[in-house]
Amino acid sequence: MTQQTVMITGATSGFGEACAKLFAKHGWKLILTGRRQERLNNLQQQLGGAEHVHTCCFDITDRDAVERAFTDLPARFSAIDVLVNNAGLALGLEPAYETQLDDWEKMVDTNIKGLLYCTRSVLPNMINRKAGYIINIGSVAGNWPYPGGNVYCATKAFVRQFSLAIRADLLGTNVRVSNLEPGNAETEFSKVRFKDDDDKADKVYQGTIALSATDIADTVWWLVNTPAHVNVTTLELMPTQQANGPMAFYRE
Ligand code: NDP
Ligand code: 8X3
Repeated sequence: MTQQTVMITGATSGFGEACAKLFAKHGWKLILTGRRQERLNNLQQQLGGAEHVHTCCFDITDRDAVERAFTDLPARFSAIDVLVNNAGLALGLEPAYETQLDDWEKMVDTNIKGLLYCTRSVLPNMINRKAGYIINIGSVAGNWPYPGGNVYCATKAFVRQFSLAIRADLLGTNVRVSNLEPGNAETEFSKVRFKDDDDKADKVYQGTIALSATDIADTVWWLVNTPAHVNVTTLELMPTQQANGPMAFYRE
């Protein structure tokens, strides 16, 4: 079988990095993206060098940079079999009336617009080849609102509905789309959300067993290995120690 190619956005930590390591272990060619060049270089070195790993350092909110990264792909990496739209972030946990508008904008630009730029760039090639798989990393936050989740939850609800909607456009192309919706997972996610306040970030994982980045990579790998005629539309997973809360009420 010819060597397959996966593109993973946000491969410099967390889920993306774990996916990169797992796909590399199974002999796939990797296109890894992120803003931290040094981490991309280290991964390239660790996972087989330039022959197997192509790195693209860009800010996913920069539409021109994303489009350039796709047009400039070396021929060996240009047939992308799987795109893992993973790059994303939450910023802040304040109520909507106290939040920073800049944080809201950055979440929209990254989680929604960045994912759209990559999706739009990859699709023509997949459609021409009548094969391909886009795995979007959504979140339980797209299904279940929580205090302070406001725009983060809304961006992930967008990702869910976009994933479902484009499937309708892709009927007949063999291109598959899944929305993977993890619950609480221990990565750099909370460090980013709380802007390097390590105490706050650590508390998210204290006294509970969170999912690990490897759990998510294993699930992505499972999805990729489902038969070509099967499309898992959405897949929500949570740690055993997490569940949905009750409805919220204000009482006098
Ligand atoms: P991490 O913070 O560990 O990883 C986030 C990745 O996204 C990094 O590689 C980062 O790379 C990249 N990224 C963020 N902003 C940009 C940007 N502007 N341009 C390019 N790359 C960017 O978090 P996770 O691994 O946990 O998160 C991965 C995805 O999973 C996100 O979409 C997140 O919303 C989602 N998720 C996370 C959950 C969790 O509990 N951890 C649960 C459910 C979903 P760099 O900084 O180098 O640019
Ligand atoms: C990340 C999980 O619950 O912090 O998407 O929003 S949560």
